[in-house]
Amino acid sequence: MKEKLEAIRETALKNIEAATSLDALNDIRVEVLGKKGSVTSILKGMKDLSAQERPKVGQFVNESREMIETKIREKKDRLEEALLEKRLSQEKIDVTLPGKRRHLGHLHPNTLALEDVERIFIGMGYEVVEGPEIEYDYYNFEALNIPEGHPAKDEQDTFYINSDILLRTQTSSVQIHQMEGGKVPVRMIAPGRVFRSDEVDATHSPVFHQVEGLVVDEDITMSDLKGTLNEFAREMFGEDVKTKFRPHHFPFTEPSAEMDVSCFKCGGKGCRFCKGEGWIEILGCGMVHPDVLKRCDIDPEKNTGFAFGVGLERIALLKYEIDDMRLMYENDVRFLGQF
Ligand code: 2NM
Repeated sequence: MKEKLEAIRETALKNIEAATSLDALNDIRVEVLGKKGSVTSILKGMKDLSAQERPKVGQFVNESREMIETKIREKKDRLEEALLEKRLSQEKIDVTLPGKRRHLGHLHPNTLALEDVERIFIGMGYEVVEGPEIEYDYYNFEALNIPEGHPAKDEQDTFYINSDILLRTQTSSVQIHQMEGGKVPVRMIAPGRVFRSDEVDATHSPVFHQVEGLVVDEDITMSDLKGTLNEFAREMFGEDVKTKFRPHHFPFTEPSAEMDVSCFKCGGKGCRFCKGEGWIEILGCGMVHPDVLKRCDIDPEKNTGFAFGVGLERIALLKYEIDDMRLMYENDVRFLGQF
């Protein structure tokens, strides 16, 4: 048995040395040490040996086995090394070739403007609240003091789904949901998509975005409104901008105003950007109408509030000096890549 094993071992060692590929080496390993290999079958035959012989033969088998395994490992290392060297000598990298340019995406100017608005108001403790784009007439008009027959309800301006359901024309509807049931205090902004049946031109789109703000608490006054929107204007357009509040009318606020900021291009002297005015209209605002509060079960004797609405596209057009709103929706990467 010992001679037989010696013969197997010598052949194996010779074959290993002569192997020229990893596959050939593996075949030898299977042939000799595998489940049905020659060394393995000798191990199996050991049960027929006498108790005296068994340990000696066993030791010899194990030694041979280890010797073969070591030899295979060494040969494997050498073969792999040779293979790597061959690959390295064949593959050449031309380090002088120009690199591949990776195109990164950009945030849309609307998104950038919204992030600014949200950052500013979150910083003042406001909550960002979203609501449905499809609304009941009640939340979009009725609750906001816009009665049947009001010109704002005109079918030419509003996309109706049926006589009772429509695409919201403003995000104030979200604020009605929030106030409903007398939930005060409120300090929120409602950003989102709104819909109006407008013709497309450089400053109009039937789908655009608004951010409406609302604060309701005890002792909220017009000075709170002015202080808050002043701060917003300065953070949005620069430390030096001044604000001006012009009387206006909205059905849902009383009193109502529009806020202008001094032109942040010319500082108010008048230029092409502000069309010689020195001022740029930014938003509408006012003190929430007592009837709007009442409809939400808020007692106007106990609580007052202010609200405002800005067009996001308008802010983005101004801030990034874009002269045509249509560019915002065409998704031309030559345009989008600039922001
Ligand atoms: C504006 C202008 C003025 C406004 C009012 C309300 C609510 F729900 F509290 F009544 N939300 N937003 C408001 C006020 C919106 O947009 C030009």
